[in-house]
Amino acid sequence: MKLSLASLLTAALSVQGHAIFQKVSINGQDHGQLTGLRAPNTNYPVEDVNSQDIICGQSGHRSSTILNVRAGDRIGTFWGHVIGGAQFPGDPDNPIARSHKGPIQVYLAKVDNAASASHTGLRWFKIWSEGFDVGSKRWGVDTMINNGGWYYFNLPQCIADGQYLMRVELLALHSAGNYRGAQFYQSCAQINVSGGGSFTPSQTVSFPGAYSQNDPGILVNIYGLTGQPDNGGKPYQAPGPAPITC
Ligand SMILES: *[C@@H]1O[C@H](CO)[C@@H](O)[C@H](O)[C@H]1NC(C)=O
Ligand SMILES: [Cu+2]
Repeated sequence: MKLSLASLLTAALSVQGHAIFQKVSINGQDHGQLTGLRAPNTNYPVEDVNSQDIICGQSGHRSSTILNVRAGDRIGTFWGHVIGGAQFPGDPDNPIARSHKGPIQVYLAKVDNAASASHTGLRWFKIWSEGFDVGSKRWGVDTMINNGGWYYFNLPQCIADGQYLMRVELLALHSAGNYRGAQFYQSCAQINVSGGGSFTPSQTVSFPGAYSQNDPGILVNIYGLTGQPDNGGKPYQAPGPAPITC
């Protein structure tokens, strides 16, 4: 059988419905492509939770900008199939393939200088987690797709002023029933918080270290008896600690 180059390319692309977190907005103001971000150059996921790439993705773009934010601000994170969004007009896998169900979670780690600090060896705490809503059968990723690639959360009012790396993680679970089948997509934003409170985390986690390949939220079959990605109608436990409360 002779396949055209176009059909081969289509086949290759259709199995790679991946994504990259690539833009930040602050209270609705879009700060532009890769501004203030440490982001991978590839949309390929990280599958080894013990890899250094679990921190901010495979090393790629690194911005020299630090984004000024205020505690309580509404932060938007923009996801796309490739840098820029769609890979081609009408790309059905932009912002990510619909098969990619799972949680979106946000962590912060205090640093002295968000542009120059190493992202290894930091102490992280979670500020946001959207996993699976049993009633509506919606995953965090669905919220992002339904918003055309934008995913929103608020910075807690109580976090202390200063500079942080903000690690935003999308976990795709469509193949997570297999060992190392879960797909992690993350970039880190470099932020400078003002107007905050006095929160200091009593417990923190490390990356790598926070996750185990066998965590119930990582090695998990999300397809119920009906074959739907509804976690069998059961609650889903996202990996890592609970988000802080102010
Ligand atoms: C961080 O924010 C404070 C308060 O607005 C400001 O004084 C400081 O210059 C900022 N630092 C950076 C690196 O932007
Ligand atoms: Cu993928």
